[in-house]
Amino acid sequence: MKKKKILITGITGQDGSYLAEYLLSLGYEVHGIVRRVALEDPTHHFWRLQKVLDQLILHSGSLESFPTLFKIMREVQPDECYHLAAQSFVSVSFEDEFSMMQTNINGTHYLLAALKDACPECRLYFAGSSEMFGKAEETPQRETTRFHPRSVYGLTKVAGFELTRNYREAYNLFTCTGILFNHESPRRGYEFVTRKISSTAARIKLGMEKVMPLGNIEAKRDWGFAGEYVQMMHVMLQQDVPEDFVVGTGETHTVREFLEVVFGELNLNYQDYLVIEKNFYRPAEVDLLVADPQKAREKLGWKSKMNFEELALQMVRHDYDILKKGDDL
Ligand code: F7E
Repeated sequence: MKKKKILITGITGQDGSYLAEYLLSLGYEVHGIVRRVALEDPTHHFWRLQKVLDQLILHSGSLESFPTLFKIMREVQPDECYHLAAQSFVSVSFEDEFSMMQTNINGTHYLLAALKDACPECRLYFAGSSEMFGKAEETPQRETTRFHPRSVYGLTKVAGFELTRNYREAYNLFTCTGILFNHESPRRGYEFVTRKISSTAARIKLGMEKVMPLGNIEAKRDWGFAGEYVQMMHVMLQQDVPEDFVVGTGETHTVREFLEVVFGELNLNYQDYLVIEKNFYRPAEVDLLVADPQKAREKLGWKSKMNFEELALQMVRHDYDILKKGDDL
């Protein structure tokens, strides 16, 4: 039987790397779109893909170029496309609104248009985000909760969600959005709060760092393990009818609790190192997010396995072990 072909944007990121590994394990032919600079400097850009790099087919391209996306779509003719690429750090959206709008909204629009013109049978997954709920009007948040984004990042994800829905309705394409709540792992970028905490705590324990600078530690998030969440992206595209789904654990915890677990694991008291810095506060914060994943549970068989504490422990043990060996993170 012919191998199913997959195309992933954002394949070098946390989710892209887990998804690529997972789809290869299912026997798929996996293609990824990467920037030319990444191909020129693979050690720096492909560290998350080390295990599977020789099994991937990579194409150089940018989300900012419709002709390139169209050409790749036409050549590859994928059966499924996972659109994960985006500028995804919420804080940046306050510093560089315009470039975030351009990459995230136009990138999604170009990809949808390329799909429609070059490969309309291909099924598309769009990476939505709980940041679309923002100042949420109800708790927990489900598929029907009204969006109220609190950052340009959230706003670009609402636009991507609406574009994805509109292409589904207007052109009868199989497109859907996964509204994923925060998902973390040892592959998380260092700018995000969980990895910032796990890596800094490990450095403090080893005498390489003295303080833990943070912003609002009372913010509450629904944190799960990224390695599990990518499997739901795949399941969403195997449904008979394209639909949007919320994916999260259904539990919420503060940043402070994450600190407690991580520092506790290293027999440290976070209060001895914590420095609250105003510049890590956001002009508009999302105070509380928690998913109601009932629809995904009933229709996709979703159940999160790794709990909050296991996730935090996995991250700090990983960072501590690497640094202790003398390697850099
Ligand atoms: O912040 C607070 C911060 O940057 C979490 C992205 O993947 O998930 C992520 O967005 C919370 C916020 O993630 C610091 O104010 C305190 O309340 O780890 P984060 P995020 O903004 O929730 C969603 C689902 C996405 O889609 C996004 O792409 O932690 N916080 N002090 C801090 N956050 C950071 N980054 N750094 C601090 O020093």
